[in-house]
Amino acid sequence: MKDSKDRLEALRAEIERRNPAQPEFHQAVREVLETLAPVFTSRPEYADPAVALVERLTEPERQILFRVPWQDDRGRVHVNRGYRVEFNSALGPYKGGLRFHPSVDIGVVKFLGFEQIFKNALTGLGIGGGKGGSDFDPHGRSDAEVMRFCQSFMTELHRHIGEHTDVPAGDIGVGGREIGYLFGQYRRITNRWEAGVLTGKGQGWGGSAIRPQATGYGSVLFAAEMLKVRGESLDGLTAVVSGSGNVALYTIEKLQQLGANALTCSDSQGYVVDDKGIDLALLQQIKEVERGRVSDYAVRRGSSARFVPGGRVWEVPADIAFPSATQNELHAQDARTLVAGGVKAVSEGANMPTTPEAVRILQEAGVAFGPGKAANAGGVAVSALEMSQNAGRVAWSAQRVEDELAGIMRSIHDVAHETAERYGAPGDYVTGANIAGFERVADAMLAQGVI
Ligand code: NDP
Ligand code: 2IT
Repeated sequence: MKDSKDRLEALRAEIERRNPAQPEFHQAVREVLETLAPVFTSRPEYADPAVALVERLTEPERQILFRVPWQDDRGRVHVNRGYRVEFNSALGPYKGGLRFHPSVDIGVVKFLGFEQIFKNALTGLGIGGGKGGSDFDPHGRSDAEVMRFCQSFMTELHRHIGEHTDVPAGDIGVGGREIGYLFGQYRRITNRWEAGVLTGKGQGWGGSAIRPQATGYGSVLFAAEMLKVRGESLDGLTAVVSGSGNVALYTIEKLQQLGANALTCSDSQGYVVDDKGIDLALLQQIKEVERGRVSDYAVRRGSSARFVPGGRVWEVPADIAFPSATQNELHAQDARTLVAGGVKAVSEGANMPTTPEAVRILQEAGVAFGPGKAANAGGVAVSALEMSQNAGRVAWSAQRVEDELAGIMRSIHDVAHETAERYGAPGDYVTGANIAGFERVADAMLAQGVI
């Protein structure tokens, strides 16, 4: 075990040296490597320096970086940067979302792509890992501006993707509207009806039922599975949810369906706490129809709700917590506050929202902690089901997709739980998910030779 730890430490140092100024990527790699020592000890072929498996796994197969020029409504030209990191295709075509947010850089895209490899392996659905995006900020842009940006982005991206090659979808700043514009431009340039090249499409033109809901629903179902192991259920619990985008909205919806009460939502300007529980129809109207802010919700909801500018939802005491906005949004002090408030479970709807120290504090306090690569895998899992439907030229009912999603989340929970136990870390879903995902990818890479 000591040898394995030393080898992993040397690998980590070398990866950080070769990828300077990419703190999010370092964090994601470190978090995975830290949990792999037991599997390196029991399966020495994974650690053999002569095979360089981890060196290959942490180096993307391909990184694409391109210029995205576009014109705003006044005729002014802007230049953004576009990215697609095709990280690993041992298990299937590269699969993962596109993020449009000013904070996007190569390190952020690599962290997301690296996480995606293991998440996608856990789904068991034959998809590799990739991620992309741009530093474009859609906030405050008209539909026409967003369309022109998406068309310019796809004018370059189209040559790198395809239903058997690389299949993007949404992430922060990319929802149904953007996928529509991207798909239209792909179809126009290639002159192909290739439905499986993007997922998250509209249901009338190749999209899957339940894809918009899938990440949030899955994150709540994962929390329900963790509670079930402890003999508890969601019914009657209070929840804090961060974010107010795709993942947060459908987390709130599923919590309500299962008898729990979501008290909060947030955006980058602050949070709302609603003593009566979030009115989902009002929040959807403001966010999805009007593209407004959560502060508008507090104004329109009346006396039960208030907006706390600049604050974080974790200061509101609740039984369960769902970080569903962005990376590193739940810090050590927030974890201590949640523990002091008696939190039972935390399920990561976002990717890497909880800092490593905060994860440690929650786990040491006995809180059930569902890491993003397991808890938020429902979105990409239903994306893979969308690809299956596209390949078969069929459309499944919402009920069928939801049943499949529930089965997949149960199986991800069970494999993470069982793997953690097998490697001497009972109840540690971080270790369980990392090792289970790693084993699937590593075995495929070893079988496929040095590529
Ligand atoms: P959306 O763009 O729909 O919503 C993002 C939400 O997070 C908004 O409320 C936004 O507020 C807030 N947010 C974004 N960046 C920041 C920031 N830097 N600081 C504070 N708040 C921020 O994105 P999604 O709901 O799709 O994604 C949320 C998270 O879930 C991301 O981590 C994403 O990677 C992850 N995820 C998404 C999946 C999907 O299927 N969509 C699947 C799996 C994971 P504001 O508008 O003010 O920026
Ligand atoms: O982080 C993620 O898993 C996503 N943004 C969804 C990816 C997908 O291909 O559906």
